[in-house]
Amino acid sequence: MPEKNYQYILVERDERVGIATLNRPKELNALNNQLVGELTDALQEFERDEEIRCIVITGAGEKSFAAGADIKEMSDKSPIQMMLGGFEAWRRIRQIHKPLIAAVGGYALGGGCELAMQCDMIVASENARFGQPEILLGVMPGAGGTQRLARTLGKYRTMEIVLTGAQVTAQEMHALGLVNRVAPQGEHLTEAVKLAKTVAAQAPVAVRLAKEAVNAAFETTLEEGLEIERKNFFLLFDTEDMREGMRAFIEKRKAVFQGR
Ligand code: CO8
Repeated sequence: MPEKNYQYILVERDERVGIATLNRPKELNALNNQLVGELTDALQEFERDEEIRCIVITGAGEKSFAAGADIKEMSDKSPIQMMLGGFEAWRRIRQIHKPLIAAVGGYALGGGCELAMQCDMIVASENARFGQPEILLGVMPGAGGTQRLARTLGKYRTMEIVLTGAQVTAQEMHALGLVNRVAPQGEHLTEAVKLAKTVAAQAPVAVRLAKEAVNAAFETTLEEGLEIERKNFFLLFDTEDMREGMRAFIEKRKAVFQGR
């Protein structure tokens, strides 16, 4: 099926992996409203597509994943225009059930860092730089930066990043637990697709419920989270893939999962 024509993103597929590329390299893939709308649309298409089991988001060019929201577009907006602008899209991205992997080369700043952190895993090139430089513009993060950094890095490192606008290297973010893997420069997409293919080979319903359970850890008490985990675990005993997975183990062969 031919992919839709978008102005600011490219969409392709590699086996069962959907790849969405932010494609405004001259503007360092700055996130204008149209780009965010197109990205959300593409992610929802992948979500509906039964062939696709894992999604990678990356940026065109080696210099930038995304250098943040488009400052030129944003500079004269009112609070209500901001509210009605791209922000609804972020909620829709959060509702994607399939795993999202960010492949970050170069800058992931402001909304770019927040977009990477919306994903479930982050693979970074060794030239990647993460940061929340909004404070340098007289504002602050507005799409999850303060919350997601604090939940991963803790209070003190987050305060420094958010209050100074300083950039942080891929290596440091790896040490701090925000980045899953650091790839040699230019190989972040290859590495991310490799990781995505490993996820795509698993039983899709188990992947969906496992993602839901991990995310619940950030929303609930331990007792409630354990309950969600236990119920999702029990639910999987009603899937054909669970029978297949266990039968394949016993028969010493590779499981073939159907997503049922
Ligand atoms: N918005 C608009 N244009 C940008 C942006 C941006 N965020 N970043 C870079 N560009 C443009 C530049 O204006 C320049 O265009 P032109 O050639 O027409 O002048 C082109 O991209 C190349 O950039 P530079 O010449 O500046 O490249 P350098 O290598 O000198 O510097 C930097 C690279 C350090 C990344 C620099 O471009 C920079 O500081 N960019 C701004 C980073 C920033 O402040 N980001 C945060 C923005 S605010 C934000 O993200 C709030 C998020 C709210 C939620 C998101 C909702 C979608």
